[in-house]
Amino acid sequence: LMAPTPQRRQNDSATFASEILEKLTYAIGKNPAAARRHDWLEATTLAVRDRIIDHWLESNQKTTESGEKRVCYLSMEFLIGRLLRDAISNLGLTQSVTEALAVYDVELDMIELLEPDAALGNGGLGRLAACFMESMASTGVPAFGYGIRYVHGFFRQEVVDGEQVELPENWLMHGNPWEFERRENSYEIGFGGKVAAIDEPGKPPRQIWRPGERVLAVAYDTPIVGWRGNHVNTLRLWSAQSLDPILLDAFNSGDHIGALREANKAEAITRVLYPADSHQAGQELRLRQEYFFSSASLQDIIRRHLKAYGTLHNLSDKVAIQLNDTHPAVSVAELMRLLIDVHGFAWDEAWTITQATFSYTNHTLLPEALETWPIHLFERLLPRQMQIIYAINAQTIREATQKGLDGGKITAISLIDENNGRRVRMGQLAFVGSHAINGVSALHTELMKETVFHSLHELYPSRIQNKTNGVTPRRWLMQANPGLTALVTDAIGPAFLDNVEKLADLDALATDAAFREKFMAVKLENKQRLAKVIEERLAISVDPGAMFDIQVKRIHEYKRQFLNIIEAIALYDQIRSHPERNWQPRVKIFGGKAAPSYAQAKEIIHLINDVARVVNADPSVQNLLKVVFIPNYNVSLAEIIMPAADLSEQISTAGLEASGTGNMKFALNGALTIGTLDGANVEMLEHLGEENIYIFGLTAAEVAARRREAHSGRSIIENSRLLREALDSIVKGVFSPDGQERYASLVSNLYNNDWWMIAADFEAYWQTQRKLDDLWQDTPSWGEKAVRNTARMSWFSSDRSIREYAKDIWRAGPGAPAS
Ligand code: 26Y
Repeated sequence: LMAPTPQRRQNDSATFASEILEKLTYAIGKNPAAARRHDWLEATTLAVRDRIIDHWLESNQKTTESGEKRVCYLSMEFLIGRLLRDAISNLGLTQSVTEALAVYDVELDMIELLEPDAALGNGGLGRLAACFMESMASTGVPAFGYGIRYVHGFFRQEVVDGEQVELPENWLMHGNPWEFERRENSYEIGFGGKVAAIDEPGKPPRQIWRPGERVLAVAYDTPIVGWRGNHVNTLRLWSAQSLDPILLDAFNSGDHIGALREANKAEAITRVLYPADSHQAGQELRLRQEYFFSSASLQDIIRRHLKAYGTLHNLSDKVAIQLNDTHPAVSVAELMRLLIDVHGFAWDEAWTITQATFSYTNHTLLPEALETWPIHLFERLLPRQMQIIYAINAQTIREATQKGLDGGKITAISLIDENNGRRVRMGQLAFVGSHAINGVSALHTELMKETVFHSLHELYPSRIQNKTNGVTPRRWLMQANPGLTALVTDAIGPAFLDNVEKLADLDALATDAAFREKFMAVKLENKQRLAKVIEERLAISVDPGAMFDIQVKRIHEYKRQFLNIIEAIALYDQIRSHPERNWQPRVKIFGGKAAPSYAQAKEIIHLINDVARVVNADPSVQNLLKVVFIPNYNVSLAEIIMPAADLSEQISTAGLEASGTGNMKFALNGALTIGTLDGANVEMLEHLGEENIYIFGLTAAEVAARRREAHSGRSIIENSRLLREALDSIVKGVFSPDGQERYASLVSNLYNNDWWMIAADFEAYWQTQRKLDDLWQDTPSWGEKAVRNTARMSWFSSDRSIREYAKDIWRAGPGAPAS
């Protein structure tokens, strides 16, 4: 008998129909009569997965044979959402799968909704990692994403009596057909214990770490398919398991619960995603998570490299490791430990390899979000890594002193913060361990140089560079907005599907009335789809003809949902006092989660819901104003919301939003933006032209100046009747008759301090909103600007971001010099 070779799968609908039936029968064990919708989803997923595997094996073989450099993207978060539509669309299978399912009277659109969202992330940073994974596959950059396989992803949000309630999320409940457990790729991860000095005759003295605890990291792989299936990369997520699942002594002596103690402790490491994205809690379990996935990923990278090359001297020629913020920054110390203690390298060469291999992306300047760890905790959990950090610090300070930096600057670059009870600064560690450090928008990168990394930038002036974020046009245009995709294909041809820059051809059609009308007709359909969701979930009926004014993102004081809802209140007052004026109908839509421990953010959610209840029940504003808070904002909801927006709210206090990526998704789908000169809004202004974006408010420099002058909102509020009356109505309990005191502190903060410049920016915001009202009446002008937004956003594709990283930081991917 000859050894068989696997047959590449055919993609016609008849083959699909028979394979879906085969999966249903032999993988799930049901016949069509007994199959529930979920079974059809699983059978379809498995049939599609077979096609992915063909491409996946091919991609891996090609990369291994060519010896191309690989990118390893280390991230605590991957906010990927659903994968079925992504895979089907990128493989060009939409039509055959749809037709195949029709044979069984099953609709793809229905079953794909049953796939759970993989919500292994909080927000922007995690979603960026997911867009980057898709773009690396689409642009042919060989890559591994490395992260954590949380059993419970980001919590599910419900709103009960106007307040956020957090519920556990359980995405693995029905199993996960996308992942492959790789038991053979398991690594031991140590914690605690002691470091011993070993002095053998004839050999240089060395340190050896003897951990007090060990857990096992087991790999789970998910294939990530690029556009047209040309390349498939791997997302490798680590799950923690006990090396000793049952303590036999305890078990045999009858202590059956106690026997599982170790297993529970080990498995706790990967049980849940921390739901705070702006305030470091400093929990030991979080540091365990960070080290666990860093060490597992590095051990995996080293094992693969040694298998291919037999040496680690050339590691940085073959691997680029990107640190997604400081969450994996302990990797710098861990790679040094592995090189020196395990693989026998001398310090200097280990350091050269480490720096050449790592690069680091910073996503925030907010002091409360910068990670630092108490020395005593670090030392107890990771004693050898702590020694290495001290040594890196001594070396860095020596270098700074030689270059003549003064005491204040030395304090600023030190890896140890001596002011708050001695802590390890993870930003400084990531910076010195990397050859390139990047910010995520032009403004943010400049601010990094001026603030958090001022002194390190002086010491290493060529290391910081900018890489403005982007979003994948496959998910955020083609899949989320099939109506617009069809219209654009019809108007300018399909070339933009492969080269999104071609969207620029639409610009010429912005003044074509017939095209504009079709464009706005697609927008209306998308708004009807969202209106249906709002009706079904909240029993609020909204008019799809009204302006959909949307702010969806994490709830945070700096993002200023509070400013938006105050404007809604002022508008509500004005419509009632001046009903004769020419008000334009609006639906103000909000969505987003607050960190469970973030009290002010939760109050803002409560206020939005309180205002919504009152406004939506008031017949005097019925057709002019509605306020909606959509619970449980997530990737799948974003796919419905982005295409349905007329107006996108990007109103953060200038200088505080590193980039934003929702801003890009909205504008790509033809929403106009009202926003501050913050993050990537600044670059959107450059690409869109100032007629096509509505910018207001203080600049980052002005905000910084006011904060230095101890600005307060009192005189501004006293001089603005609109703002004062809106705030008075909040305090008087107009929206909270059952809780008069509820918002007293939220409002008094504006009078006494106004740290987020809400009072300071209110008037400019209000005026800009009224300009947008005027524009809304002028349908052709609004349509023209909407078309120009779609036409001019292509630069914000994550393909462009990835090509810049590949060229300037990783030296990997198509076109990279062979090494
Ligand atoms: C340390 C812990 C508290 C922490 C956990 C998560 C700190 C930060 C985060 C997440 C930060 C984040 O999502 N940042 C966002 O990154 C986006 C992608 O670069 C930016 O577009 C966005 O402006 C930024 O807030």
